[in-house]
Amino acid sequence: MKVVVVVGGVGGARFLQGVKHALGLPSVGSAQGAAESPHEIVAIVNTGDDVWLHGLRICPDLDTCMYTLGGGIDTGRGWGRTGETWTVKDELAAYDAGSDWFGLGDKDIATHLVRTRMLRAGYPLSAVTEALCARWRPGVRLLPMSDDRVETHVVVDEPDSGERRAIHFQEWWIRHQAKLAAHSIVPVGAEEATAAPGVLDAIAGADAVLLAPSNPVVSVGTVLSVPGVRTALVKTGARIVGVSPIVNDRPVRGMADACLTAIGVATTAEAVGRHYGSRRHSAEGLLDGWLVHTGDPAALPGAVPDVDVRAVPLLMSDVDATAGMARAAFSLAGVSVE
Ligand code: FO1
Repeated sequence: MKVVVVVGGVGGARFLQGVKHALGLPSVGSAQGAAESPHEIVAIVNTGDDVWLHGLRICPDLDTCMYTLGGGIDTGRGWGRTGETWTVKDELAAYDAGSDWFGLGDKDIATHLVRTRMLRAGYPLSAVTEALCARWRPGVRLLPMSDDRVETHVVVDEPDSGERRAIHFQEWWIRHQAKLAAHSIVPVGAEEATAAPGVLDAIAGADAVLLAPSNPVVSVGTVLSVPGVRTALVKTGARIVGVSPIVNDRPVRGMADACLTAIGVATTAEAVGRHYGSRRHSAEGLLDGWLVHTGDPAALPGAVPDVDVRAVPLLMSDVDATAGMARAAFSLAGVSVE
């Protein structure tokens, strides 16, 4: 079975572990003789968080998926490498080299050096990602949403001067903990971007498409901003099932509420479900199914019109719990994984 999952960073990576487990694949690493596995999982990963820092190209969501599925992630932080050290970061701070708010780990830098060298040599990001995954063997095909530069920038009022300006998403997210009110969130470069090789074909050929419980604005939303992606989703023969990243009216992780507020969407599973839209009901709508947390009012009749809503436990407390969510999503997508 071919499963396509639209993902962002930490939540998306954890969800992919559950998808693998539900399909009988090891949640970390590749199955021995992966060729025998009857299932193929393609993750379309958000690259809007990517940033140039100290001359290095950093791809947080691709790296979070690669490290999580490859067994190199720091499970406490959810990002970066396990057993990390911060020597270079401290030395950069000693030089007052800037961006000292960004957690640049020594092991992580090796990934950025290899990526930057390959990009400078002319390799597209999708080829670079494939090369890095040769080491990590995530057991899932990680596709950047685009090989073109798309960067999420956030329009804020500067804390001191009050001057309105756009800052990179990472600065807003990490340095300001998304506390600066976002007047708008813009995927810069999206209009001119092209979906990466394999992205549109994977969607067209999928048996099931899942929207991971990632940030609906800066992760799933940014993937949808790449020309052709939303159209491919609307047209695919697969059913599309989303998993709510909002549980009990709060984001399970991160600060999706700050992003949802910026686009005028309430931080509820119902509002996000309506935001994604019903596929049956509107030309732009994406959802055939919507998984919400047990007891969530979004499951009440009419809350998310023309979408099959199902309430199941949505806390990814461990891989078994996440696999349960994936199985519920497959069931709602009308595919059997037995
Ligand atoms: N998130 C933080 O909250 N603080 C950090 O210092 C930080 C550094 C970092 C370095 C590499 C990387 O791949 C991710 C990193 N993240 C950090 C997470 C990242 O900002 C977010 O996970 C995504 O951009 C949003 O999903």
